[in-house]
Amino acid sequence: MAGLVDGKWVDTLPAAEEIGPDGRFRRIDSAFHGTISPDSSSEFPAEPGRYHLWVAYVCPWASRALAVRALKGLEDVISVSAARPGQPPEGWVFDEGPDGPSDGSSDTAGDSGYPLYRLYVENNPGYTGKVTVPTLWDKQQRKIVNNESAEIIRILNTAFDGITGNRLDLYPEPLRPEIDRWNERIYPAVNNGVYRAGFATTQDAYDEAVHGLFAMLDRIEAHLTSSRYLAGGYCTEADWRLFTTLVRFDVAYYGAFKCNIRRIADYPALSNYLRELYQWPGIAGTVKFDQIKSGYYALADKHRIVAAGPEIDLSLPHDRERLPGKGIFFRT
Ligand SMILES: N[C@@H](CCC(=O)N[C@@H](CS)C(=O)NCC(=O)O)C(=O)O
Repeated sequence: MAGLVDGKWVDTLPAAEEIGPDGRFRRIDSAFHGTISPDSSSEFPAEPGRYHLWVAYVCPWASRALAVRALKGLEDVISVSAARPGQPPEGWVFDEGPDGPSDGSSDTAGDSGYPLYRLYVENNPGYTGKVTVPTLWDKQQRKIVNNESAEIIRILNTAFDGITGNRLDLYPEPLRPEIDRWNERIYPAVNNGVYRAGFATTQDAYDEAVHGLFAMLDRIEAHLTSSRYLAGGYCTEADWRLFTTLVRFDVAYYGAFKCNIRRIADYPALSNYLRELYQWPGIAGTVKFDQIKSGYYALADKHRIVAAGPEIDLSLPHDRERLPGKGIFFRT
């Protein structure tokens, strides 16, 4: 795995091996955990136009941030750059850098693009670790605020409400225990479970991951048969965290990561639930199937051959209205 050691880009991070001798994939924790606050005297105060999200459309973690940015109406408040498809040796590369696209007068983003690692080095010239999307960047102080999607979506859920007037609450107080319970189960078994299956280098590690993954999908299917959303009648962050994995499942994880006991299309409740979330205003634009497919098959196939199928159509009717649910929780 590539990354930075004392601010230098290396092909293999020595001390940070994510695949252990037992063949099991263990994701290394994110490094930056700052927060944005409505309080103007805080380190990262909420201001329109000040923050930037560095993302890649292939990535489920970055797509969580894109989904919540859309749901919270933050398109004009937080700017975004999406990485070029494909992962060259220097990691995520963008057409533009923090100072915009190259106009020939600076070398921030020439033809070879702007690699994300430069931002990490600017933030801390001695940084050692992974360089990941999503990364939330403060354009004014030229600092990384946070690079953990679970935290970024919480920030977007509240920090800018005073600016946008958006009162949608994806982590409402009364539902927090239920949301936390689903997140704690779904992250290891499903969100990270597909990677544990796909990156396993021993049969035991793969078997454990793939069976754990489908046991949890079966459980979620049973729950969603009578519950419109994970935490009941309201759509919350737990649903959006699950969504970005589900929407990649049949087209990428099923084939490229060998998560092929069943497709999401084989689960009646899960596939309707996936369609409902995909059809939510603003969400379809955050999903780029071509980049998802080519990105995952490039990881899985040394010849980078992208599988043709399966054909999916998430615009079909979802039939979830028959279940009780208010959908959106508004903060009072
Ligand atoms: N825990 C992080 C994970 C982010 C992550 O691993 N992103 C992947 C893309 S899907 C990445 O940037 N990988 C580059 C690497 O590991 O070197 C989060 O949820 O934000």
